[in-house]
Amino acid sequence: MRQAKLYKYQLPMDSGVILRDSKLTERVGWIAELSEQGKTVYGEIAPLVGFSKETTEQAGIQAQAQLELWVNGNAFAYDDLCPSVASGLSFAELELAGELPMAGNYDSAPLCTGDPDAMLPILDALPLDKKVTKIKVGLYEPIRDGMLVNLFLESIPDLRVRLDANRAWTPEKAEKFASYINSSRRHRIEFVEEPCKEPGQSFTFAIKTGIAIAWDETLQDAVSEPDFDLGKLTGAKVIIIKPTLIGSVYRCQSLVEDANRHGIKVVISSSLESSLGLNQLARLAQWLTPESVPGLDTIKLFGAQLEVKWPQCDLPIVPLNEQQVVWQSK
Ligand code: OSB
Ligand code: MG
Repeated sequence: MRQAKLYKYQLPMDSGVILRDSKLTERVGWIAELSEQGKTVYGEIAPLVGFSKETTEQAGIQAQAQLELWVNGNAFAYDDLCPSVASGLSFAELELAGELPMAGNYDSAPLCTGDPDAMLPILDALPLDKKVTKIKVGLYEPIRDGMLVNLFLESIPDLRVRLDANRAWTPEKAEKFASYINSSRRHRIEFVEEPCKEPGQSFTFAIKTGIAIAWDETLQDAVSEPDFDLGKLTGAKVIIIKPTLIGSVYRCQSLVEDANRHGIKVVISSSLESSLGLNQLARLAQWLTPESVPGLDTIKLFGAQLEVKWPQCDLPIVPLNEQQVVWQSK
């Protein structure tokens, strides 16, 4: 017999500059619980304001309807679901089937928030194959970003950096930024995610400056089109896959296969999931992209963890059974 529950969770958080326009002080989302043959598993459904097209409310309604169908013996209708719901339900389904490998990749690229001087010793201590950090750019003037990136590149000679502009730069500002980075150091910028507003401008930036780019928002927009073809999404060395914003694990899996075929690298990243969802993302990253350093260094934006511990994180763990059950099967 199948049983299911839907929880609503609320955790304190300080999203800082990660979300740019909308600072979050609380993360709200849903946890789907599936039980069958004595096994109970979870999946997180947490649309992210400013990034997800669906609202938390809409996702909750859709998730509950799917769970009702599931307990009556139906399969989840992934193709009809919004990305966050498809993602969370597919994680739970894979857990139930024992198909999500246990081993996780917890060595993410440290996200540079706050004081850069405090980051330097942390980055310096990383092993060479994981010596990479992620810095948000485009929040201030290009000269400031240029100085900051140069500080990192000069202080740690074998460090690589990932930058993320979230489409904030005009082509002029993007090129201005590049002009501050000595060409002998540009190859240590692994990529800039979404430098400009238009994908075409970002592509031109990559050609002009020799700095590689990655698609994040552009990939999310493209996968929602019916005739999506990764082969047509040219110009980027890397794609960022955030399952909460892309869809089911099966969808992500086929994207990774497409990317491999096209010689595009893949970075599995978070959409600020709780420690519960984040652990599953670390396992997904180890499974699908074992060679890649994931972008999951986001637990530090939270004030508490949910149910399970993120390795190396000492934040208090709030049990799931203290969160609100909004629906359960009979
Ligand atoms: O812009 O990549 C982003 C998290 C939530 C929403 C958007 C983004 C992020 C991250 C995750 O930056 C961390 C990472 O990618 O390393
Ligand atoms: Mg990004």
